[in-house]
Amino acid sequence: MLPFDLSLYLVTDRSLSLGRTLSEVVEAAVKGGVTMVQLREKDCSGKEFYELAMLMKTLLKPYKVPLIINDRLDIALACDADGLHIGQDDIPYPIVRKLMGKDKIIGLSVENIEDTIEANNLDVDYIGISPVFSTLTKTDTASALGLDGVKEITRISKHPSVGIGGINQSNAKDIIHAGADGISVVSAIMSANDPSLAASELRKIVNESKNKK
Ligand code: TZP
Ligand code: MG
Repeated sequence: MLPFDLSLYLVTDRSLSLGRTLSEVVEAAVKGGVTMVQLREKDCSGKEFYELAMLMKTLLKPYKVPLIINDRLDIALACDADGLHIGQDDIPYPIVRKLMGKDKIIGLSVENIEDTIEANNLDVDYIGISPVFSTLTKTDTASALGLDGVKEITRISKHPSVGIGGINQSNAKDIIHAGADGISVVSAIMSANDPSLAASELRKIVNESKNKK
């Protein structure tokens, strides 16, 4: 499998990119220090999603940053992405692993302790702890877990983890100190005036917090 680093995981949402193209924002963010990218575009036809995925694949390749596709197993297979991220209501993990193969990165969102215990029985590559804080970016989230939730989940989980939901420069260090291996953000980078600067600041916080763990 492609080695991967969960430190700063960008999840995309073109609708938050303030008129800039997805490529512009993602490339700036990667130059700033993003370590993984998940293509998560909800208002997209299959054709459009596939074309965006191919664009992202070409863009990320020279930076050796893995491209993970959200939800759409068909798109992940069609563009030979590095991985797929699934939620609790998406295609079941065993099917995803069977079709994607053992060398791909598969991430699973967990929303509570029960999900985390179940994930321990699966050889997923990482879990996304979701949502840590409340967020305007995703409206159908489970209730926010808070830092205590992150602590409990990372204590129980056998998998590497990222927190997601409401994470920004002001609380990023708390997520790492609560036991996560990285942070996953949408608006803190997608809507930043300077996505490259936002990424480099977040990355610095994550790196420093990991050193102090
Ligand atoms: N899954 C759980 S919360 C969320 C997703 C995709 C959105 C997080 O967005 P933001 O802007 O980083 O709070
Ligand atoms: Mg999903």
